[in-house]
Amino acid sequence: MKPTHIEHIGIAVTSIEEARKYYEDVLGLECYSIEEVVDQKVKTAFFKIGQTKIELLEATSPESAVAKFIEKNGPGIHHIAYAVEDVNVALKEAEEKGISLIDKAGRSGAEGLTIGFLHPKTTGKVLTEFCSK
Ligand code: CMX
Repeated sequence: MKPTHIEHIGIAVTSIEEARKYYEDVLGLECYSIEEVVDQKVKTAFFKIGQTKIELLEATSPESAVAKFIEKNGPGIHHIAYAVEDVNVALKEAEEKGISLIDKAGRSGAEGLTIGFLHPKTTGKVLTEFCSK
C-alpha cells in the first residue's frame, strides 16, 4: 500500500471564516476550495502546500465527528490523510496487520477522492485516513 505522500492534514475548527484568517493573512496561503461533505457532516476549506493540503473542518451538525472532537479536545489537528494507490487495497492490508477499520470499504470524500478511515485506538491515537483518486 506504500503511501506516496501526505495528501492532507485535517484541522478541526469552530468556524472556517475565523480560522482561515491565520492561513491566509499569516501563512499567505490561498483557499482554493470550500466544499460541504454532507455524508461526513462537515464543511471543508482547502489550502495547498506543494503536494499536500491543509483541510479545515467545520461541523455542520452536533452529531458530526468533528463536533464531538471539538467538544472533547477543542480545535486542533484532527487527522492525517495518506495518498495511496487504492484505498480498498490499503484498508484490507491494514486490517490484515491488526488495525481496526472505521470504514470497511472506501467511500466518497471531499474533492471527488475515495477515502477510508482507520480507528485511532490502533494507530497510536492518530486518526488516519487513506485517500485515492
Ligand atoms: N484523533 C485521535 N483520537 C480520536 C479522534 C481523533 N480525531 N476522535 C476520537 N478519538 C478518540 C477519542 O479520544 C476516544 O479515545 P479514548 O477511548 O481513549 O477516550 C476514542 O477515539 C473514541 O472517541 P469518541 O469521542 O467516543 O468518538 P466516537 O467513538 O463516537 O468516534 C471516531 C470516534 C474516530 C470513530 C469518529 O470520529 C470517526 O468515525 N471518524 C472518522 C470520520 C471523520 O472523522 N470525519 C470527519 C472528517 C471528514 C473529512 O475529512 O472529509
